[in-house]
Amino acid sequence: MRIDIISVLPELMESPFKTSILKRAMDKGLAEVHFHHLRDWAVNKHRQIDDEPYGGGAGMVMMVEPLDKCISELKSQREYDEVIYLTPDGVTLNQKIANSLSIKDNLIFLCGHYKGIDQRVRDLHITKEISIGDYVLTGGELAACVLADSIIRLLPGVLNDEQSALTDSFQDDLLSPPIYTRPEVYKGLEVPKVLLSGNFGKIEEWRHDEAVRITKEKRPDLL
Ligand code: 6GU
Repeated sequence: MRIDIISVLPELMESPFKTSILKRAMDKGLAEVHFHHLRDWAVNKHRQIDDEPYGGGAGMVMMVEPLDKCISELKSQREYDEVIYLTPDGVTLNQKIANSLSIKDNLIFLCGHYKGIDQRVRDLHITKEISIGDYVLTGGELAACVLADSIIRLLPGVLNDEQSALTDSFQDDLLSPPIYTRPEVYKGLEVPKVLLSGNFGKIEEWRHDEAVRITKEKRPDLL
């Protein structure tokens, strides 16, 4: 999978892809992430990429020309499955969306800034608008990292034990059951006996029952 990220602050997104599991995914060639500094497509020598809104109002608007030039140049090099605009007014990211994007080959992420982008960028290029939750960030960069992480970890070979993505919270619309490791007793708190029983049928049944109980308690909306 290849992800091209367009931003005015690419440096905000450096470390997530240089660390731990995402780094390993890149080193193994399972994912490629390319950053594009929007100012490289600016319309004048001041490297301008934003301007005041027609009709007045607070805040600046990201201009259509630099964004169109940047996206068009990328599109001339390969076919993209989706051009995704990260914006608080997009659809809220969930596991189903991450799953569906993880089977694509080429994605563009556009990080919004200021008041947003000229509507004509949406009309010309954007195929999906995604938000990571009902709150406002200073820009789309951190959201782009969240989205990329949620997708890349699902690519075959990225996680050591492929089972572990399949048994994630949300993968079956249930939260995860409680988990324990050594010691068996800590400050009087005991590991549930069933987990020590060696009876895998019983263990699976217990885990499922606990997942249902916890989901009812914390996230009844998922059931
Ligand atoms: Cl994608 N962008 C911004 N700026 N704020 C957000 C967001 C995105 N998702 C939630 N809040």
